[in-house]
Amino acid sequence: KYFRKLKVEYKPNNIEKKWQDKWQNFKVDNSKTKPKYYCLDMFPYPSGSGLHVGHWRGYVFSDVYSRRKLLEGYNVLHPMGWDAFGLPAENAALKEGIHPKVSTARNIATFKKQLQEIGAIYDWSKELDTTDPNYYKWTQWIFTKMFKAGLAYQSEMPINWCSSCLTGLANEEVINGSCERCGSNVEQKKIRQWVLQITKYAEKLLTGLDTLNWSERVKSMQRNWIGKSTGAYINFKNKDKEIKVFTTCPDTIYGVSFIVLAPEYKELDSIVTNEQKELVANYLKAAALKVERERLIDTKEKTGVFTGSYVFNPINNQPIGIYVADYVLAHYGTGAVMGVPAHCQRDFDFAKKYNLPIIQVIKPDLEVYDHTKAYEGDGRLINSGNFTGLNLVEAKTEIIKYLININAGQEHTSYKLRDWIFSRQRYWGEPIPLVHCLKCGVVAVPDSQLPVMLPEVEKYEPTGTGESPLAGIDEWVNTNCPECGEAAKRETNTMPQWAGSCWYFLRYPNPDLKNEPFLQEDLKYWLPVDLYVGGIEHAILHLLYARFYTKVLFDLGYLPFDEPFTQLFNQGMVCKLSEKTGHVEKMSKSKGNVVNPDEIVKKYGVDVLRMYILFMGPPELDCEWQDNGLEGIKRFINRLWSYLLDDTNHGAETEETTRRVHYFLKEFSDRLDNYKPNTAISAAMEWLNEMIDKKAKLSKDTIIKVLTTLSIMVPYLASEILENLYSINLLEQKWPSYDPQLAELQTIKLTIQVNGKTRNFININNNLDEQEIIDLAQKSIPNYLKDSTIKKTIYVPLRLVNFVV
Ligand code: ANZ
Ligand code: ZN
Repeated sequence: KYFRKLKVEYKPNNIEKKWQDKWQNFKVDNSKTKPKYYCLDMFPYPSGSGLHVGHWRGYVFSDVYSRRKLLEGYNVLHPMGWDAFGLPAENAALKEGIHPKVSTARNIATFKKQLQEIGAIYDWSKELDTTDPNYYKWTQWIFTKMFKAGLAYQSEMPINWCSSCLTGLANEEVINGSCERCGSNVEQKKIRQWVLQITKYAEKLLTGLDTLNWSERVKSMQRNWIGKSTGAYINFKNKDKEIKVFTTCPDTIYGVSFIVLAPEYKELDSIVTNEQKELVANYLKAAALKVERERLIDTKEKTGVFTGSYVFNPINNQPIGIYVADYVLAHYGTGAVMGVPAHCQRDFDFAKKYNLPIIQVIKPDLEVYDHTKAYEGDGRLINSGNFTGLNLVEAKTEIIKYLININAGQEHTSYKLRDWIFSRQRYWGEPIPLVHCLKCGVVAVPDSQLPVMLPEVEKYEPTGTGESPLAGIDEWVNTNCPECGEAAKRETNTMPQWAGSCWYFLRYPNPDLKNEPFLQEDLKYWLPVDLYVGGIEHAILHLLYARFYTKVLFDLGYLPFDEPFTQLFNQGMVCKLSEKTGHVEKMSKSKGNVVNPDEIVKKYGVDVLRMYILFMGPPELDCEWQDNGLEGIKRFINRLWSYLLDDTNHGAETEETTRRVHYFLKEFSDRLDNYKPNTAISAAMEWLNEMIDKKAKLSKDTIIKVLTTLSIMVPYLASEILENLYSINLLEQKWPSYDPQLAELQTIKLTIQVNGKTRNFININNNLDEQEIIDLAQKSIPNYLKDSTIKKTIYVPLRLVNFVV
């Protein structure tokens, strides 16, 4: 055989193709008899630019853990598919002048070819594509179930509108006032929208988080987004008006010095006096241009205007002036706030600006309140009538009790989460499967008529009028009402790009099913997903939406579980120096710092790239790509290849070698378990160096164990050697066990220095303590220490002792 010859060179391109062809036909075991492991990657959106090495990071990571589970005897589902609907596909297609369908198919082909290179154990028979009518039929079907359950409604509310993408956006898609996709400024526009009642699930989405093995970081991002606050409604009245505020601090009610209404407050007209009409109208015009969440930013100057009206504080009958200010949001609480400047910084800024009284009602227990800013801490009430002296917890309860008694308030819990604006005025999405009938109202398209096919159009550019391009296709829009049969019109909005990814993990076990979205037996066996791998950028959007869908489908009786992803791992980004900007930045086409994996593979082979990506750093952190890092991994792989193939290294093992092998196997496993594949690789490097140094002979059993272990990272090299040395099929191997006792004890080569100069090496057992090791080191160089006194001993654990004399 060609590599029986000594030191045959490692040429990845000679061996990789063969294995790739094999793994392309990898199949999960559909008999479902073994324990299962469902490892899911966030499926890619197939963009025109293809994959760069940054994308490989998550895919290699998930493959390492999938392959490990496979070797451990699990039936592993590690599927791949395409999240291909949505604005980016359409915007790119518009730019290139190609129909989104055509460009999407072309991009999928490129992506698939690139992904096959990775050598992952994807079962391609499970491939799915969200733009396939046989898939989006079921995306539509789920929508009709939600509609029938009363979870979808139409709204004319002002919404976030991207003037460049010409479509409405969900709150989650607005980042710092700009469109998440194109970066343009987002405006408010009143437009008819379909909205999903995700707020109905706020509490379930919150408590569900406690059951998940996700990072605290992502959980707290979701918690903050849902934003639960407990407090009270309080009514402030005058003879002809009543204003209900929501407050989390009813205990501060004696400190109220003004009321603020949102610019969009419903009964505003009846509150503004004639004298103030013009001033208020001007203010409202300016406020309309700002985006909801932006208005809350603390550092912004607080502006507002007086309405001319007053109401009375129910607790002490003081008259309180009513203002309008855009720091109050229309859709949070009641759109009305009681201003307590002494204890809320926003209100403090506002009071200073408009010269309103600042009434201290909380006295800090220790600090002194210096009146230069609001005091937002704990303490006891002062200036608060009968409630003076209570601590804040008592005060809250007592004041709410009192307000309820006099019929001026009630307890209330509120959430920041808004309902999900679910319609888009664009072409490249799932048509919303509804029909508008004059007689029957809005009717869901029945199951038998799904999918509502996305029609072929000539012009798929957005109209910008708030209508989708589908509205222009009369022969598609005009239909018959599924209920009464009369002439009716189709809904012309499409779904947002998130729709398809809200449930794709349910479809993978059986993506070709014709008459059902999924089978119960598949759900029971495969789901929920055991390990979900993807970027942190989806912490809120996709991960919240998918949890919402899962909970709805559970409540409707379609699923036997209500959380889709048991464990979540968010990989960090790959960054690289950008020549354009001079900074190390997230790898991206726009920064001009992408590395094409195809080129790296051509030069180094897949295994080197896989291993380098894993070696770059802790997988959850961002890391920096460096071309010379590849060289280091290449050297390691070359050494591994030639050492294991050189049959002068094969033979009976010493006990010391066996111990070292078991120690390595243990370290490698432990480090993987702790999600530190980078340090697992270091363990492999240290082991190999030591074997080479000692010219250690390795038994067949050891070579098989070591290769099987490393195969999860370098599957091509491992498969090739195993097959050729021993005719062993890697995928039939078992994950090697180690003997914990052998693994514990091992000998280590210790370097001994005097004044920084190396004078000796000794072998020691790693179970010795520091003093024992230093004693041994000292005894090993009597001649160097004979005439001197040791001033200082520097000990680098299990590596080096340096005597300063
Ligand atoms: C009086 C008060 C006194 C407040 C105090 C806070 C501190 P979270 O915790 O985020 O839920 N608020 C109520 N509705 C609002 C709206 N639509 N737009 C802007 N702010 C609004 O915030 C609840 C607090 O935010 C409420 O409690 C209210 O101000 C304000 F020392 O009432 B508070
Ligand atoms: Zn009808």
